[in-house]
Amino acid sequence: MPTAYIALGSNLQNPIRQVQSALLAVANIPSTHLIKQSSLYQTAPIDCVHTEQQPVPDFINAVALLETDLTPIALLEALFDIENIAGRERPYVNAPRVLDCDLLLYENMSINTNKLTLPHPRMHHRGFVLLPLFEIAPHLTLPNHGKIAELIENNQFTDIKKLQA
Ligand code: PH2
Ligand code: MG
Ligand code: MG
Repeated sequence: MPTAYIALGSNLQNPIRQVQSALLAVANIPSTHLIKQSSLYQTAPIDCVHTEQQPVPDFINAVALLETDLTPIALLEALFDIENIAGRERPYVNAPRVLDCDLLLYENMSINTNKLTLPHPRMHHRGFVLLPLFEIAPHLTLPNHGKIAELIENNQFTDIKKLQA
């Protein structure tokens, strides 16, 4: 079965619970198995604009390894369904969200379409993705971007805290 890595993130409405229930929902996607999940991480917001006086809340992030018989687009749509059921709204770019489910990698595919870019276009410089991914796949090599261990070594990622299981 093809393998895929996904990332989960939440910074609204009990983010820990949101990510935990998203993992349960992912495990129930048809023709798909949840093989591995990372710990939960508390991470400082990256590229999020403060609109009002209020600071952007920290995120809870995690990643998971799946096996799936779904195509990349069908898997992406299943992830969007899970976001929508959680009550995802998109008032502006990178707005606080109850749940974000991103498809990071699908096999070694490198594609760039309107609907989907693989690998995820920003994953290689995001600590909130790379550190949980390194936990479950320390030997991973990203198409176009090289070894995960080297990506982590060559960046200083701060404000990322692994939570106790
Ligand atoms: N997601 C973003 C933008 N910034 N920052 C953190 N810490 N965690 C996220 O999941 C995240 C982010 C866009 O999806
Ligand atoms: Mg995202
Ligand atoms: Mg997303």
